[in-house]
This record gives sequence, C-alpha cells and structure tokens, in this order.
Amino acid sequence: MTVRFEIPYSRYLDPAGKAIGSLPVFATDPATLLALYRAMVRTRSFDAKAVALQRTGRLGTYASSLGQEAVAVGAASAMNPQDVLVPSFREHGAQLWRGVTPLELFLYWGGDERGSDFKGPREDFPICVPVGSHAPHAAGVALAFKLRRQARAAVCIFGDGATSKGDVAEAMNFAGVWRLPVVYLINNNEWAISVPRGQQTAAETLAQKAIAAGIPGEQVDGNDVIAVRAATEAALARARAGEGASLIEALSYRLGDHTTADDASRYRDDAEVSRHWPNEPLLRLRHYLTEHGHWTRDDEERLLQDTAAEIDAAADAFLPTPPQDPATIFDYTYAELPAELQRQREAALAAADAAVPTGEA
Ligand SMILES: Cc1ncc(C[n+]2csc(CCOP(=O)(O)OP(=O)(O)O)c2C)c(N)n1
Ligand SMILES: [Mg+2]
Repeated sequence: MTVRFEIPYSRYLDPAGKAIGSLPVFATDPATLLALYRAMVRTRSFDAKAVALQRTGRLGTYASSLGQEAVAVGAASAMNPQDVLVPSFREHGAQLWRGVTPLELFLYWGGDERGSDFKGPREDFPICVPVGSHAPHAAGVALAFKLRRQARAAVCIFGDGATSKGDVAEAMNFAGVWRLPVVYLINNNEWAISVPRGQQTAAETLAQKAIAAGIPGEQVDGNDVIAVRAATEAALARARAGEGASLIEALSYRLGDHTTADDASRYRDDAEVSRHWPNEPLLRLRHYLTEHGHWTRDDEERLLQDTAAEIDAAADAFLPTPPQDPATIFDYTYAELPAELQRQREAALAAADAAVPTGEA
C-alpha cells in the first residue's frame, strides 16, 4: 500500500498587503487587525531599545526578533489566557501580548531572575535558552492539562535549528502517541546562528517532521500575521477538542544578527538581507490597513511615539534596579537545594560579603 502525505501552505496577505482570496473571520474585524499591528510595532520598539541598551553596556546579550514579529504575535493572539506559552528566546512579541511587561523582559535580559516572575501570565514558562529543551516541557504541560481534563493547550515556539534536536523529535513523538493538547510552532528564520536552513537538514520542509510523529504539519507565511494566527487558532481548536498535537512551520527571516554577540556580516551576504526586507511583516499589514482606510500617517506617528514612550519608561524603571544578591542564582530551580549546591550558595554569599566596594571605578 502506498501512503501519501502533503504539507499545505497558507498565506492571506501578500508582501504588498493585498488579500489573496477571502480572509479568516477574525481578520474581517479592523479592530483585531489594528491590535495585531500595534503589537508588532510595540515588539519592534522593544527590540530596538533592548539592542541600544546592550550596545551601551546596560543590558546583557540580547536576541532581537526583527522581522519575525508576526510569528510571535500571530501565535500569542490565537491563545486563550489560560493556555500556556512555552517560549524560547526570540518570542518577546508573544510574551508582551500575553501580558509579560517590558520591565520584566529588561530585567530578564539584564540577568535578573525577577524578570521571569511574571505578574501577568503566572503559568507561562520562562524564556528557554537551551535550544529545543523546552519542547518536552511543553508536552508535559499538555499531559497535565489532559489528565486534569482541562480545555487548555500549550504553545511551544522554537527555531529552525531546534528541529534538528532530539528533544524536539522526542517531544513531538510523545505528543503524537498521547494526543496531547500542544502546538509546536517553528519560527523558521532561515538561520541558526551561522548555519543556513539549507545546511540544517536535507528535508524539503521542516513541517514534514510532523509526519513521523503522526501529527498534522503545515507551513504558513510567517511574515503574514493573519496566516500565523489562523493556523495557530485551528491547531488550538483541535488540541482543545481532544484531537492532539500539531506542528506549524512559519516561514520568516532573521533580518538582524543572531544576538548582540554576533556579527552576521561575517557569514551572510548583505544582498540576501536586502532581498528579504520587502517581505517584512509590519509593512504588509500597514499597507493593507492604509489601503482599506483604517490607518493614516498620523496614526503611525502617534503609535511610534506612544510605544517609544512606554518602552523608554520601562527602561528608566529597569536601569536603577539594584542587582540581585548573587546567591539568588541558586534559588529558582530546586524546591530543596542539593547539598553540593547549598555549599556553593554559601560560598557565593561569603565571596560577596568579602568583596571590597570598588567605588566609582
Ligand atoms: C542545546 C544548545 N546548544 C547550543 C546552543 C547555542 N545556540 C544558541 S541559539 C542557537 C541556534 C538556534 O537556531 P534556531 O533554532 O534556528 O533559532 P534562532 O536563534 O534562529 O531563533 C545555538 C546553536 C544553545 N543555546 N543550546
Ligand atoms: Mg533560526
């Protein structure tokens, strides 16, 4: 018997902001589209400020999401508040949409554990820097929802590079067998630091990795926030209906460096980046909104001013925050600290006490 599979692809707005066919119901409400646009602009504004703070020595290494705002915002906007976001390190747009504050994100990227103690989405997971290691955590969250018979789902976002990790394959396999309410979303930004998508895997699509796990897999235009949201909504509806896990591959592009510790010009052609700028996600939604009479130049000016003021105020609140006690790096992983770590914690405290103040030097 021959078995055939296919990987569908969807897009609603082309790069010029023209609708291709009919839009999903949520996208026929201008207020919804305006909220998505504002959230993407707010994310870009946050990214710009974070990079500026790092460049002036006031923030740790930072991973900008420039050009990939639609992936994060599209996904988060499809979620219910009681769902759980399990992000990696480039989903600021999703976290901000969910109610994580710019101040919390600055604290986190400034190395302060309090930045992960979200006052808003209490059950959302903290940022996961180890590539792909949060995919099994998301399956665990989904298993808990299933055992408790709750109509909730987990949304786990990771990059193209993460799809080569065993953790991701194992998590999807497990989620497939147990029909878990989890949505795995790939932000395929075509690069994993200096490894291009073509060298990441010989597979024609990343979405087809779903086939081996026995879950639906699809591709969407990741620069079209409508397409990302529509696909995530459908996957979440399946999850809540007991139909199990899904994999969505959002095709986007990393317009910036990998992080502030990277210089992409050493391995990537500027011409390639320039070719991708016209596809970026804010532009096409702005074109669409302007074309349909929902957005003006004044609206744009006001939004840029308002978001800059909000982000600047968060930075002003972050900068004078006194650093945490160094011993706190031991405090948030274990309910009861193992003896060896307890010993290290005491040594860290003693070293901090012994440190001679260096004054203004
Ligand atoms: C387990 C692990 N190995 C290596 C790294 C170093 N590292 C950080 S990001 C990254 C590439 C990730 O690429 P991708 O999954 O495409 O995500 P992107 O950074 O493009 O968003 C690597 C190798 C890490 N953080 N964790
Ligand atoms: Mg990548």
